[in-house]
Amino acid sequence: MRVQVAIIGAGPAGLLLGRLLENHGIETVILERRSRDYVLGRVRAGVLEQGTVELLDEAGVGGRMRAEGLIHDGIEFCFDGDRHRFDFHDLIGRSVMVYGQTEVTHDLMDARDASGAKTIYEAQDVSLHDFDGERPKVRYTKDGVTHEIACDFIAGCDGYHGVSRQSVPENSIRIFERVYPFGWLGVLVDRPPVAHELIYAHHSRGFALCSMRSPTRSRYYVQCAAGETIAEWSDDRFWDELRSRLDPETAGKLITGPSLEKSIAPLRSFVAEPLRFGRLFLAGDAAHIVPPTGAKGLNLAVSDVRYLAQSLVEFYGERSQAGIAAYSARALARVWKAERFSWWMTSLLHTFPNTDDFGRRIQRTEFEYLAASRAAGQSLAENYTGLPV
Ligand code: RFL
Ligand code: PHB
Repeated sequence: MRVQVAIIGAGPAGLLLGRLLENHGIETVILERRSRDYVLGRVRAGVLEQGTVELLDEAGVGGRMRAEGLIHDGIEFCFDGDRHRFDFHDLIGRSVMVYGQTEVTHDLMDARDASGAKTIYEAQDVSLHDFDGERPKVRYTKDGVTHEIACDFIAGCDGYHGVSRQSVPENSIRIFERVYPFGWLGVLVDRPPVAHELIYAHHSRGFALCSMRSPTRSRYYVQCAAGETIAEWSDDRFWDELRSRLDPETAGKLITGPSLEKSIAPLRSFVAEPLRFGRLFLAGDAAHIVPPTGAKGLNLAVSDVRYLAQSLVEFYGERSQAGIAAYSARALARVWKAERFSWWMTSLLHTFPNTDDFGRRIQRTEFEYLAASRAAGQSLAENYTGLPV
């Protein structure tokens, strides 16, 4: 089999790249290790930046998002029980959209099926070859048979644990990393959200987040210790812990129910540089991870893919290598700004095991400054709603 671009991974990065390229007549195949249902069963991101929403519209997959997504003009912080709302609309005239990653993925998969573009699910032992030359190849096994795909380019959109980044020789890649000493325990529940907007809570017992998927489905998180398992967290324990980290008024309004899903995500900041190795590109979580506090991971995957699609469209349309050559630097410039913001929000809102009184006062003072200064609020708002692409 021969194709112009072989895409590894059917997460949001791989599926959106496929869509943008197909829209320009560039032929792609997507190889995904898991089944379609498995990919759709993963509960992940919930907040889309305005630029992400606009790109999904441009790609022709924004219809259901526009109908069902919830536009949010602000978020709230609850710092040791003191609440402050950041009104994005008033501060900078922008907003975000609450629409689950699962739904984005669903819409992209449906559009891909309708276009007839090929996705190979449950592709095992994917391996990448010869991307340092002009004729890269990808091999995989399906139902015990090994196949080879010849292509012009490989897009590594296979997430943090994928094979693409690992296929690059160690001495040509540089890794920047910070691992945080805690994780997020998340619960999905079919109950109306406790508030109309997201509440990010800092408390001496740890961080908590009240989010949502729809007017009837909520997503809640509490900071937990690194290494804890969901077996240690009954629903009752989770709800008690969440309530204890919120202000009494919000805690009193919380409507609990049986968890539909419960999972723990470790928190990490990670960047691999560069993002291009000959004819292999990395995009999304394959190249970088942010702690979820700033709601940036999915949005960064989308902005990488926007740059990458532009570069490849330019290559096929104008036979110009300029976009391809610039991809890594362009994408990384935006990645690092989101890394900074996500690290900063994580540092502000979490409880760190070894912080002293000085560190706690600095966190508190940062909150008070943000709440009192319009300039500081604007800085938060422009980062949260998404820096320009
Ligand atoms: P994905 O979604 O991990 O998709 C990669 C795909 O590649 C497949 N794969 C392979 N396929 C073939 N061969 C192999 N060897 C393969 N290895 C892996 C995988 O099965 C998978 O289908 O990466 P992508 O597309 O780059 O998308 C990134 C986002 O998923 C991620 O950044 C976000 O979910 C992060 N994130 C959030 N981002 C936001 O923008 N806003 C949020 O509100 C937000 N909240 C979150 C989050 C992530 C979380 N977790 C679970 C880490 C909340 C949480 C709790
Ligand atoms: C979510 O709804 O899953 C969510 C929202 C905001 C974040 C992280 C996760 O910062």
